[in-house]
Amino acid sequence: MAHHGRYDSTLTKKSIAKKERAKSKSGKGKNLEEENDFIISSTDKDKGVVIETRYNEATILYNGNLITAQLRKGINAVCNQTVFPGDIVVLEKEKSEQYSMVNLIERKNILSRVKRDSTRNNISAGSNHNVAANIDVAVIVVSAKTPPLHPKFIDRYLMILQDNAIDCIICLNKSDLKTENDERILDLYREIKIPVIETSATNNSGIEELKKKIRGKQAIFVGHSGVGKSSLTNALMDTDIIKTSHTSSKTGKGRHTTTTSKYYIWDENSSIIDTPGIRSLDISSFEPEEIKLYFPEFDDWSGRCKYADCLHYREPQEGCMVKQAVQSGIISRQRYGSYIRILKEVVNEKDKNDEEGWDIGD
Ligand SMILES: Nc1nc2c(ncn2[C@@H]2O[C@H](COP(=O)(O)OP(=O)(O)OP(=O)(O)O)[C@@H](O)[C@H]2O)c(=O)[nH]1
Ligand SMILES: [Mg+2]
Ligand SMILES: [Zn+2]
Repeated sequence: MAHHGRYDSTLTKKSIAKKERAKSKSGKGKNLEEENDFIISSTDKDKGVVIETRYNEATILYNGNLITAQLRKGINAVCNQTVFPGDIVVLEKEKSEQYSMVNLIERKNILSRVKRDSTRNNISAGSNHNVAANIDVAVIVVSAKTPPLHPKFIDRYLMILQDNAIDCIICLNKSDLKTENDERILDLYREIKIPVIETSATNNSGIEELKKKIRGKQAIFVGHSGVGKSSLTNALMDTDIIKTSHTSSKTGKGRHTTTTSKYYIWDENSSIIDTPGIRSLDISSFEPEEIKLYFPEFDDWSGRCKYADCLHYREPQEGCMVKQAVQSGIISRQRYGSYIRILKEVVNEKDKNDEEGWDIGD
C-alpha cells in the first residue's frame, strides 16, 4: 500500500468533488470572479499581499510597506467579501495617486466554512466565512486543561483543512498542564502521521520547535477560545517581527480575546495569522458519503467492504472491513466514534434541508 492512512492535504478526489459542489451551488451570478475576470494566474505587474480588509478597502503589504488600496472601480464587489488576508493582489496607481486592486492572483487555497463563535458573531448573513487565503500551514491549537483537550474539534478541523487543501500541525499548548489522557489523545494523531508538537507559552517550552516548523511560511493559528493562540503568537515574536494589526480589544472581564483575524509579518517570507476562537465548525456542506474520505486511516479498508458505498455504519460487521478493523483495534475506536458522530450530524442537517431526507437512523 502506497500510503498508510496518512493525512493528505492534496487529495484530488476531494478537491474535484468540492469544485463540483461549489459550481452547482453558486447558481446565480454569485461567482463575481468569473464575471469580472478578477482572478488571473500570473502577471509581471506590481503585486502585494492583503493584510487586513475593511468594507471598501484593504491594507496591503507592498514592497515592504503597508499601503491602503481600494478595489478598482467597476469591480462589482465589496472588499471584505472579495479579498482575504493572504491574498495576492495586483496593484495599479490611479491618477489620484491612490492604489487600486485590479486583479487577484489565483489562490493556492482558502480557509473557509469556519463559523464564528456565536456570542460575538457579527458576520452578516450570507457571508461565506472565508478566513484567509494562500495558507502554507494551519496550526490547530488545542490546550491541556483550560479548555480541556477533546478530539471532536480536531477531527472536524482536519476535515475542513483537507477539504481546503491546507497542510496542518496540531499544537498542544499549555503543556505545563498536560495529563496522561492528553498524551493518549495526541497519540491518535501521531498514528495517522499528523505532526504534533507540544508547547507552553508560559514556560516557553516547544516554542523553538514551533518556530522551525512555521518559519518561511504563511501560517495560521486556529482553535477554540482560550487555548493560547495569541499567547503563542506573542511568544514566537522576536524583534524581527512587525506588528501590523490593531491591538486586541478587551472584553468586560479584562481578557484579551481576539475578535478579528490579525496578520503578523515575521519576515519577507513568514507570517502568522492569529484568528479569533471559534466554538463550532460548519460541516453542513459535506455529503454523508464523502465523510469517510477524510479519515485517512480508513483508506486501506474502505474499498474492501462487501457493500457498495459502504458507510461503515449500519452495514453488518461481517461485510464491513472498517468495522472489523475497529473491532480488532487497528483503527482507533475514538476516531471511528468521531466519524459516526460527524456522519449523523451531517445527515440530520440534510434532513432539515432536503425534501427527500437521508435516514440512517441510529
Ligand atoms: N498554563 C498556561 N496558560 C497559558 C498558556 N498559554 C496561554 N495561557 C493562558 O491562557 C489564556 C488564554 O490565552 P490566549 O492567548 O488569549 O488564548 P487565545 O487562543 O488567543 O483565545 P481567543 O483570542 O479568545 O481565541 C491566557 O490567560 C493565557 O495566559 C500556557 O502555555 N500555559
Ligand atoms: Mg487570541
Ligand atoms: Zn464498511
